[in-house]
Amino acid sequence: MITVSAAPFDYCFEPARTALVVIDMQRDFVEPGGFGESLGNDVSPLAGIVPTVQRLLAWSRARGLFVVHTREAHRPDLSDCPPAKRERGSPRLRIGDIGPMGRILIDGEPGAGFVPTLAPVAGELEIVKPGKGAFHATALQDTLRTRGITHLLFAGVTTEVCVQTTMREANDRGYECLLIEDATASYFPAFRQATLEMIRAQGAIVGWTAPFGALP
Ligand code: C5J
Repeated sequence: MITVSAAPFDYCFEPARTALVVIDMQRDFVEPGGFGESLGNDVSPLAGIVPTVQRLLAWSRARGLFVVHTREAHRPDLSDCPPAKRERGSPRLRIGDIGPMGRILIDGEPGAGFVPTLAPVAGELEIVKPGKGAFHATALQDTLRTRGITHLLFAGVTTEVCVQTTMREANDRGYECLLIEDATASYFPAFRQATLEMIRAQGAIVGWTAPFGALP
């Protein structure tokens, strides 16, 4: 059993029943020229967590945690992209448009792929998801159930969108969730901070948070 000094109180987990879920560390969100930047965002806060996510992956692999990597991506014909999602707002490039890293958020295009240093290794699960939450329209829950996973550590981007949505989905399904504070980022630092606080509020209403350095 591993005990982490977390907020709002200690978080305990058995590595054999725990998965690390790395959310959407994709070039389209993290690198200049991708979807994130086309929405008018500065991507540097997201790029800044890459070394910590690398260390978290190494830590988890060394302890035998099951590792899950998600990507937000759509089919080339956009049949899994609701028009309401594609049409919303006024980005410079919409989902499916051609950008500097191929078609935006389309599975198989370079931009929809992982940041190279964070790519999955053999034996790890890759989930391609059409929504914000990784449980929506994917095999994630069945896979975790089959493996007897009860606890989830979270990292990735963006804190208040896909990370938070997936944590809330997981919490409703009975998983005990810990978000690694310095392994998650947002284009809006205030949103990241608010999300950390709302997750651990009211006695860990959604889950726990702790910095990477708190992992023993
Ligand atoms: C967004 C994500 N922000 N991965 N996706 O559209 O958070």
